[in-house]
Amino acid sequence: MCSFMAVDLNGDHTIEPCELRTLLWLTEGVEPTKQRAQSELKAMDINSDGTITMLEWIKYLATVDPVVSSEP
Ligand SMILES: [Ca+2]
Ligand SMILES: [Ca+2]
Repeated sequence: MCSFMAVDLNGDHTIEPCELRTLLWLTEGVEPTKQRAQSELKAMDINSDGTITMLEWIKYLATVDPVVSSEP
């Protein structure tokens, strides 16, 4: 999985919906639908403010990849 910094294309320390869509596109090799990007965003966006912070990103990775959460 990509690091937060690699996903945060404009460097503002949040992942916007368009950045998330780019990530999905890169990782899956096909252009994601709007619905697909929206559902991924919802899954990650704990406080529902429409963007993903580093904390939300880390928590999401911990749920999908337990190896990440075991790192210090
Ligand atoms: Ca960003
Ligand atoms: Ca959020």
